[in-house]
Amino acid sequence: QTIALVGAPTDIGAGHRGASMGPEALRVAQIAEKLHARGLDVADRGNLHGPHNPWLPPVNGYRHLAEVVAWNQVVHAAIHDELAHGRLPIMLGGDHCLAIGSISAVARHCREQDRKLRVLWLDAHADFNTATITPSGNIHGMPVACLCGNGPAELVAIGGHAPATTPDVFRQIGIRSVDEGEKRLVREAKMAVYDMRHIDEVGMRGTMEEALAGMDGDTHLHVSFDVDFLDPGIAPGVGTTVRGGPNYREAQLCMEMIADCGRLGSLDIVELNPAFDKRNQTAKLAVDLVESLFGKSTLIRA
Ligand code: DIR
Ligand code: MN
Ligand code: MN
Ligand code: MN
Repeated sequence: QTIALVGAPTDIGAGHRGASMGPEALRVAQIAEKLHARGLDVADRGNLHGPHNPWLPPVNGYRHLAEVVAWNQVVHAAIHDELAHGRLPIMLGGDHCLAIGSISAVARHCREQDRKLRVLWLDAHADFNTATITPSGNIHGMPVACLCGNGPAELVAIGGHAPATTPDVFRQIGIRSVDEGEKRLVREAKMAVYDMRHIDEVGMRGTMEEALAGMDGDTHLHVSFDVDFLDPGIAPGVGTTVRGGPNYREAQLCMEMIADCGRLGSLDIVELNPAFDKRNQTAKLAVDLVESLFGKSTLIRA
Protein backbone atom coordinates (compact mmCIF):
# COMPACT_ATOMS: atom_id res chain seq x y z
CA GLN A 1 0.00 0.00 0.00
CA THR A 2 1.17 3.49 -0.86
CA ILE A 3 1.23 6.30 1.69
CA ALA A 4 0.24 9.63 0.14
CA LEU A 5 1.49 12.82 1.81
CA VAL A 6 -0.94 15.67 1.20
CA GLY A 7 0.19 19.12 2.35
CA ALA A 8 -2.45 21.62 3.46
CA PRO A 9 -0.46 24.76 4.28
CA THR A 10 -2.90 27.04 6.05
CA ASP A 11 -3.57 28.55 9.47
CA ILE A 12 -7.03 29.72 8.40
CA GLY A 13 -8.83 28.22 11.43
CA ALA A 14 -6.28 29.05 14.12
CA GLY A 15 -5.79 31.93 16.54
CA HIS A 16 -2.06 32.23 15.81
CA ARG A 17 -0.33 32.47 12.45
CA GLY A 18 2.25 29.86 11.42
CA ALA A 19 0.61 26.42 11.18
CA SER A 20 0.72 27.11 7.44
CA MET A 21 4.43 26.23 7.68
CA GLY A 22 3.67 22.79 9.12
CA PRO A 23 3.88 20.73 5.91
CA GLU A 24 7.31 22.05 4.99
CA ALA A 25 8.62 21.57 8.56
CA LEU A 26 7.54 17.92 8.42
CA ARG A 27 9.27 17.50 5.06
CA VAL A 28 12.44 19.13 6.43
CA ALA A 29 12.22 16.64 9.32
CA GLN A 30 12.26 13.95 6.60
CA ILE A 31 8.84 12.43 7.07
CA ALA A 32 8.94 10.88 3.58
CA GLU A 33 12.47 9.55 3.93
CA LYS A 34 11.85 8.03 7.38
CA LEU A 35 8.72 6.21 6.24
CA HIS A 36 10.45 5.05 3.09
CA ALA A 37 13.32 3.73 5.22
CA ARG A 38 10.75 1.57 7.04
CA GLY A 39 10.09 -0.19 3.74
CA LEU A 40 6.92 1.76 2.97
CA ASP A 41 6.01 3.16 -0.43
CA VAL A 42 5.60 6.93 -0.03
CA ALA A 43 4.35 9.47 -2.56
CA ASP A 44 4.52 13.17 -1.68
CA ARG A 45 1.68 14.88 -3.53
CA GLY A 46 2.99 18.34 -2.67
CA ASN A 47 0.68 21.02 -1.33
CA LEU A 48 -2.98 21.80 -1.85
CA HIS A 49 -3.95 25.40 -2.57
CA GLY A 50 -6.60 27.59 -1.00
CA PRO A 51 -7.35 31.16 0.03
CA HIS A 52 -4.79 33.26 1.85
CA ASN A 53 -5.39 34.13 5.50
CA PRO A 54 -6.97 37.60 5.64
CA TRP A 55 -6.48 37.67 9.45
CA LEU A 56 -9.83 39.22 10.30
CA PRO A 57 -11.86 39.08 13.54
CA PRO A 58 -14.73 36.57 13.89
CA VAL A 59 -18.11 37.31 12.27
CA ASN A 60 -21.18 35.72 13.93
CA GLY A 61 -18.91 33.46 15.97
CA TYR A 62 -16.67 32.27 13.13
CA ARG A 63 -13.33 33.59 11.98
CA HIS A 64 -12.73 33.15 8.23
CA LEU A 65 -15.73 30.86 7.65
CA ALA A 66 -15.74 31.21 3.86
CA GLU A 67 -12.01 30.51 3.63
CA VAL A 68 -12.29 27.55 6.04
CA VAL A 69 -15.03 26.10 3.81
CA ALA A 70 -12.88 26.53 0.69
CA TRP A 71 -9.87 24.81 2.27
CA ASN A 72 -11.94 21.93 3.58
CA GLN A 73 -13.55 21.32 0.19
CA VAL A 74 -10.09 21.00 -1.34
CA VAL A 75 -8.89 18.72 1.48
CA HIS A 76 -12.01 16.53 1.25
CA ALA A 77 -11.56 16.00 -2.49
CA ALA A 78 -7.85 15.20 -2.21
CA ILE A 79 -8.16 12.80 0.73
CA HIS A 80 -11.16 11.02 -0.76
CA ASP A 81 -9.31 10.56 -4.04
CA GLU A 82 -6.34 8.95 -2.28
CA LEU A 83 -8.61 6.59 -0.32
CA ALA A 84 -10.59 5.67 -3.44
CA HIS A 85 -7.32 4.62 -5.09
CA GLY A 86 -6.42 2.42 -2.12
CA ARG A 87 -3.79 4.71 -0.66
CA LEU A 88 -3.22 5.63 2.98
CA PRO A 89 -3.38 9.43 3.12
CA ILE A 90 -1.42 11.51 5.62
CA MET A 91 -2.67 15.08 5.70
CA LEU A 92 0.15 17.42 6.65
CA GLY A 93 -1.58 20.43 8.25
CA GLY A 94 -2.27 23.12 8.68
CA ASP A 95 -4.53 23.79 11.61
CA HIS A 96 -7.10 21.35 12.98
CA CYS A 97 -10.10 22.87 11.15
CA LEU A 98 -8.86 20.82 8.17
CA ALA A 99 -9.95 17.61 9.90
CA ILE A 100 -13.48 18.52 8.80
CA GLY A 101 -12.36 17.91 5.22
CA SER A 102 -10.16 14.90 5.89
CA ILE A 103 -12.48 13.02 8.25
CA SER A 104 -15.59 13.72 6.15
CA ALA A 105 -13.67 12.14 3.26
CA VAL A 106 -12.74 9.12 5.38
CA ALA A 107 -16.34 8.76 6.56
CA ARG A 108 -17.60 8.96 2.97
CA HIS A 109 -15.08 6.34 1.89
CA CYS A 110 -16.23 4.07 4.73
CA ARG A 111 -19.86 4.42 3.63
CA GLU A 112 -18.88 3.59 0.05
CA GLN A 113 -16.84 0.57 1.14
CA ASP A 114 -19.34 -0.51 3.81
CA ARG A 115 -16.68 -0.27 6.49
CA LYS A 116 -16.92 0.94 10.06
CA LEU A 117 -15.07 4.04 11.21
CA ARG A 118 -13.09 4.71 14.38
CA VAL A 119 -11.40 8.08 14.95
CA LEU A 120 -8.70 8.56 17.56
CA TRP A 121 -8.55 12.27 18.37
CA LEU A 122 -5.16 12.94 19.99
CA ASP A 123 -5.39 16.48 21.36
CA ALA A 124 -5.18 18.69 24.43
CA HIS A 125 -8.58 20.07 23.37
CA ALA A 126 -11.97 18.51 22.64
CA ASP A 127 -12.53 20.76 19.56
CA PHE A 128 -16.29 20.52 20.18
CA ASN A 129 -17.12 24.24 20.24
CA THR A 130 -19.90 26.01 18.36
CA ALA A 131 -20.43 29.62 17.25
CA THR A 132 -22.45 30.43 20.35
CA ILE A 133 -20.11 28.98 22.98
CA THR A 134 -16.67 29.50 21.40
CA PRO A 135 -14.40 31.79 23.43
CA SER A 136 -12.35 32.60 20.31
CA GLY A 137 -14.32 32.17 17.08
CA ASN A 138 -11.45 30.02 15.83
CA ILE A 139 -12.83 27.11 13.80
CA HIS A 140 -9.91 24.85 14.77
CA GLY A 141 -11.76 24.57 18.08
CA MET A 142 -14.90 23.24 16.31
CA PRO A 143 -14.07 20.37 13.91
CA VAL A 144 -15.49 17.51 16.00
CA ALA A 145 -18.74 19.43 16.47
CA CYS A 146 -18.98 20.17 12.73
CA LEU A 147 -18.30 16.52 11.79
CA CYS A 148 -21.14 15.50 14.14
CA GLY A 149 -23.61 17.99 12.64
CA ASN A 150 -23.27 20.87 15.08
CA GLY A 151 -21.96 23.77 13.01
CA PRO A 152 -22.61 25.93 9.96
CA ALA A 153 -24.38 24.12 7.10
CA GLU A 154 -21.47 24.76 4.69
CA LEU A 155 -19.10 22.81 6.96
CA VAL A 156 -21.56 20.21 8.27
CA ALA A 157 -22.42 19.19 4.68
CA ILE A 158 -18.89 19.00 3.23
CA GLY A 159 -18.73 15.84 1.16
CA GLY A 160 -22.48 15.84 0.59
CA HIS A 161 -23.53 13.74 3.59
CA ALA A 162 -24.71 15.70 6.63
CA PRO A 163 -23.59 15.02 9.24
CA ALA A 164 -20.39 13.31 8.12
CA THR A 165 -20.33 11.07 11.18
CA THR A 166 -21.50 10.65 14.78
CA PRO A 167 -19.93 11.13 18.22
CA ASP A 168 -19.76 7.37 18.90
CA VAL A 169 -16.92 6.88 16.38
CA PHE A 170 -14.60 9.19 18.33
CA ARG A 171 -12.16 8.36 21.09
CA GLN A 172 -10.50 11.51 22.41
CA ILE A 173 -7.15 11.05 24.13
CA GLY A 174 -4.95 13.45 26.11
CA ILE A 175 -7.67 16.06 26.67
CA ARG A 176 -6.92 18.71 29.32
CA SER A 177 -8.55 21.92 28.06
CA VAL A 178 -12.31 22.02 27.52
CA ASP A 179 -14.10 25.37 27.51
CA GLU A 180 -16.98 25.98 29.92
CA GLY A 181 -19.85 25.72 27.41
CA GLU A 182 -18.03 22.95 25.57
CA LYS A 183 -18.04 20.71 28.67
CA ARG A 184 -21.82 20.41 28.56
CA LEU A 185 -21.87 19.57 24.83
CA VAL A 186 -19.18 16.90 25.28
CA ARG A 187 -21.23 15.35 28.06
CA GLU A 188 -24.55 15.53 26.19
CA ALA A 189 -22.95 13.89 23.12
CA LYS A 190 -21.59 11.11 25.37
CA MET A 191 -18.23 11.69 23.69
CA ALA A 192 -15.63 9.11 24.80
CA VAL A 193 -13.03 11.40 26.35
CA TYR A 194 -9.92 9.83 27.84
CA ASP A 195 -8.66 12.95 29.54
CA MET A 196 -5.29 13.38 31.24
CA ARG A 197 -6.80 12.36 34.56
CA HIS A 198 -7.86 9.07 32.99
CA ILE A 199 -4.33 8.58 31.63
CA ASP A 200 -2.93 9.40 35.10
CA GLU A 201 -5.21 6.85 36.73
CA VAL A 202 -5.10 3.89 34.33
CA GLY A 203 -1.93 4.71 32.39
CA MET A 204 -1.45 5.09 28.66
CA ARG A 205 -1.56 1.33 28.19
CA GLY A 206 -4.98 0.93 29.79
CA THR A 207 -6.27 4.03 28.02
CA MET A 208 -5.22 2.77 24.59
CA GLU A 209 -6.62 -0.69 25.26
CA GLU A 210 -10.00 0.95 25.92
CA ALA A 211 -9.75 3.37 22.98
CA LEU A 212 -8.85 0.63 20.50
CA ALA A 213 -11.32 -1.96 21.81
CA GLY A 214 -14.18 -3.21 19.65
CA MET A 215 -12.62 -2.79 16.20
CA ASP A 216 -12.75 -5.66 13.74
CA GLY A 217 -11.36 -6.44 10.29
CA ASP A 218 -13.93 -4.13 8.72
CA THR A 219 -12.96 -1.08 10.77
CA HIS A 220 -11.04 1.83 9.24
CA LEU A 221 -8.98 3.62 11.89
CA HIS A 222 -8.30 7.31 11.39
CA VAL A 223 -5.85 9.10 13.70
CA SER A 224 -6.17 12.87 14.01
CA PHE A 225 -2.93 13.94 15.69
CA ASP A 226 -3.01 17.51 17.01
CA VAL A 227 0.60 18.08 18.03
CA ASP A 228 -0.58 20.02 21.12
CA PHE A 229 -1.58 16.57 22.45
CA LEU A 230 2.06 16.30 23.55
CA ASP A 231 3.44 17.95 26.66
CA PRO A 232 4.80 21.42 25.78
CA GLY A 233 8.11 20.48 27.42
CA ILE A 234 8.83 18.16 24.51
CA ALA A 235 6.65 19.85 21.86
CA PRO A 236 6.83 23.65 22.09
CA GLY A 237 6.14 24.16 18.38
CA VAL A 238 2.37 24.68 18.57
CA GLY A 239 0.25 27.81 18.98
CA THR A 240 -1.90 26.59 21.86
CA THR A 241 0.28 24.73 24.37
CA VAL A 242 -1.41 23.28 27.45
CA ARG A 243 0.80 21.93 30.21
CA GLY A 244 0.42 18.43 31.56
CA GLY A 245 0.32 16.39 28.37
CA PRO A 246 1.74 12.96 27.59
CA ASN A 247 5.50 12.67 27.94
CA TYR A 248 7.80 11.14 25.35
CA ARG A 249 7.42 7.54 26.53
CA GLU A 250 3.64 7.81 26.89
CA ALA A 251 3.35 9.25 23.39
CA GLN A 252 5.55 6.48 21.99
CA LEU A 253 3.43 3.81 23.67
CA CYS A 254 0.28 5.42 22.30
CA MET A 255 1.64 5.27 18.75
CA GLU A 256 3.08 1.75 19.16
CA MET A 257 -0.23 0.38 20.39
CA ILE A 258 -2.03 1.93 17.42
CA ALA A 259 0.54 0.33 15.10
CA ASP A 260 0.06 -3.04 16.80
CA CYS A 261 -3.71 -2.98 16.20
CA GLY A 262 -3.01 -3.05 12.45
CA ARG A 263 -6.05 -1.00 11.45
CA LEU A 264 -4.56 2.43 10.61
CA GLY A 265 -6.09 3.71 7.39
CA SER A 266 -5.48 7.47 7.44
CA LEU A 267 -3.77 10.18 9.50
CA ASP A 268 -3.83 13.93 10.10
CA ILE A 269 -0.80 15.72 11.55
CA VAL A 270 -2.03 19.18 12.50
CA GLU A 271 -1.28 22.35 14.47
CA LEU A 272 2.49 22.05 14.11
CA ASN A 273 3.63 25.68 14.16
CA PRO A 274 7.29 26.25 13.29
CA ALA A 275 6.99 29.92 14.34
CA PHE A 276 6.81 28.70 17.95
CA ASP A 277 9.50 26.04 17.56
CA LYS A 278 13.25 25.89 17.99
CA ARG A 279 15.49 24.01 15.54
CA ASN A 280 12.43 22.17 14.16
CA GLN A 281 12.45 19.94 17.26
CA THR A 282 8.67 19.53 17.36
CA ALA A 283 8.50 18.47 13.71
CA LYS A 284 11.33 15.99 14.37
CA LEU A 285 9.44 14.62 17.37
CA ALA A 286 6.24 14.32 15.34
CA VAL A 287 8.11 12.38 12.66
CA ASP A 288 9.72 10.15 15.31
CA LEU A 289 6.23 9.37 16.66
CA VAL A 290 4.86 8.77 13.17
CA GLU A 291 7.62 6.21 12.62
CA SER A 292 6.33 4.37 15.70
CA LEU A 293 2.79 4.71 14.39
CA PHE A 294 3.97 2.84 11.29
CA GLY A 295 5.57 0.05 13.26
CA LYS A 296 9.04 1.17 14.32
CA SER A 297 10.01 -0.62 17.55
CA THR A 298 13.17 -1.25 19.53
CA LEU A 299 13.04 -5.03 19.17
CA ILE A 300 11.60 -7.48 16.68
CA ARG A 301 8.28 -8.21 18.31
CA ALA A 302 6.52 -11.54 18.22
C1 DIR B 1 -10.09 26.67 22.29
C2 DIR B 1 -8.74 26.31 21.73
N1 DIR B 1 -10.80 25.52 22.82
C3 DIR B 1 -10.95 27.38 21.23
N2 DIR B 1 -8.78 25.22 20.85
C4 DIR B 1 -7.70 24.66 20.26
O1 DIR B 1 -10.53 28.46 20.80
O2 DIR B 1 -11.97 26.86 20.84
N3 DIR B 1 -7.73 23.55 19.63
N4 DIR B 1 -6.54 25.25 20.34
O3 DIR B 1 -6.69 22.87 19.17
MN1 MN C 1 -7.22 20.19 17.87
MN1 MN D 1 -14.56 6.18 -1.96
MN1 MN E 1 -5.43 21.18 20.38
